[in-house]
Amino acid sequence: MAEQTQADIGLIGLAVMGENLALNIADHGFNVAVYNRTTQVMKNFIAANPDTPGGLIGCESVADLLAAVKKPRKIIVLVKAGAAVDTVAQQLIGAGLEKDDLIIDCGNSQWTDTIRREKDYSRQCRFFGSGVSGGEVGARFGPSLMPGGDAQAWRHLEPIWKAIAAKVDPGTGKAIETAKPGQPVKDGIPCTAYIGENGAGHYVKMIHNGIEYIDMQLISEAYFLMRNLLSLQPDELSPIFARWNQGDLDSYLIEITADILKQRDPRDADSFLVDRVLDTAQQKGTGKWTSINALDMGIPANAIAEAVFARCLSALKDERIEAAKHLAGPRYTYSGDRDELINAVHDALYCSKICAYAQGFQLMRAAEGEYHWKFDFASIAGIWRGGCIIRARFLQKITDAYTRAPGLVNLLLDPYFKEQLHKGQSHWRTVVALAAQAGLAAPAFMSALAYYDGYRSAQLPANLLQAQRDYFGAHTYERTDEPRGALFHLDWPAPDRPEIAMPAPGSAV
Ligand code: NBP
Repeated sequence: MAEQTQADIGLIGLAVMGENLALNIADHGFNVAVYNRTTQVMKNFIAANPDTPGGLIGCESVADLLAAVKKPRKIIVLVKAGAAVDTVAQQLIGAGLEKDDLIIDCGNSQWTDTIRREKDYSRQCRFFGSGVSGGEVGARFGPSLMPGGDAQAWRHLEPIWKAIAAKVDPGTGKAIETAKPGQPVKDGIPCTAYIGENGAGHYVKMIHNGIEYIDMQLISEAYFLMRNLLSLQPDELSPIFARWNQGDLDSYLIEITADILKQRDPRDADSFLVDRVLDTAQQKGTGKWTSINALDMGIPANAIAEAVFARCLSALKDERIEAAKHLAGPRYTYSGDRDELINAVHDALYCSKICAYAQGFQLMRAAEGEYHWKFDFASIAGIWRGGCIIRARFLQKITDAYTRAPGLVNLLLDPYFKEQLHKGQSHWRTVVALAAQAGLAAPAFMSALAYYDGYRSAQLPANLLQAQRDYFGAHTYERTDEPRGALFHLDWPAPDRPEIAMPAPGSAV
């Protein structure tokens, strides 16, 4: 029994994520006590992994798990997001969890749930929410970890989180390749850091996923435009993405795109698999959460939302097939230079990507005010350099930007990104115009460009819009020749009626 109290950490939920994370932790020499609601799953897992460096202890109840873990106990929860997290938390509390113990919810929980749980359980334990990115391979060999919760409690989790996280090379800022089983990556900068109080870690993970949506959509549009305008086959497109992966677009998603495009259909060696995959994208909801949050906070994350809508439109497959028979587009054949267009699409992709990340970081900036967090943006971009789906060389540039100017209002204003946008915008506009001329849907490229043009415009048509609001709804307007906040109203249409100065909102009048 003495041996049974030696676990460094406990883990509940041995589905794909839990199994892989437990093995990753044990690979780094930590002893892990594991429990699963269905006991046989736990028994199979223990039987399949008899020799891990740290060792695994199988537990048949939550009470056994608590007895097996050293105090203050750290219990990872990797069960289905939603009600199951509360069920497990209550079971742990019922079984004798103590105030100093930590529950670490590593599932894809909504940040507002984590804020609520941290409060609800604060008298019984310290509740942490940790975003985990990288899927099952990341969980097994090095994820990107975004922990949020009590700052004092973080020190108990920190050594394990730093050991198991992905690592980046301090010289290049690039992710160190995932290790083979039993050969964990020990050196390098760990892709984890304390994010902030309560739901901050899950919030930042959600933003990561929102950015992932737009990154994937932009790459897919680049593929679609080159395929259609240049009539290129997938195996001709693959080396283009492979080449881009050697430059400033170097990223996991570009790398796998090059792989996907050269993959033959296992059922027919003369065809490419990508041509056999139905063009309908599914979603689990984190992109939607990001977009809803942007709308709630009034932050223009239009490209991120567009990526969600693009998936929704793709899902209307039957309707689209029918509409294609009825709705005409233009007749257009591209007659320009092949390489010039490929370079233009590259630049359009890079400029759009800059805007997409600018939107993600603007959202986090707004969330700081909304939820009373204080984010270190250089650190967040640093964490995303390895282990997660959006890992990319580009993230080093964002780390550099926020290191230079931690208070940077918008990424677009950083000197490096500004220069890239100035260099690439002519190509970006050409590609968007070509897509429109050819009738090819490129909503992410287009909305990213609309964001860029809107953000850099000192004058927008909202003067007319606000006048319309005052006309039909007496919603008032501000004047260009009066101080901000002074409100006016006119009884339209009334050229001879006087303008009425309105009391400022909240004033005693
Ligand atoms: P699932 O989300 O499929 O959940 C299955 C696990 O939850 C099983 O261990 C199951 O036990 C347990 N469970 C359920 Br369901 N209800 C329970 C309850 N009321 N009490 C106790 N255990 C319960 O597992 P997963 O795919 O490994 O994902 C785990 C979490 O990680 C989720 O939040 C998911 O969204 C997230 N996730 C993240 C990534 C990523 O890349 N970060 C990838 C995939 C998933 P049983 O065996 O008894 O049914």
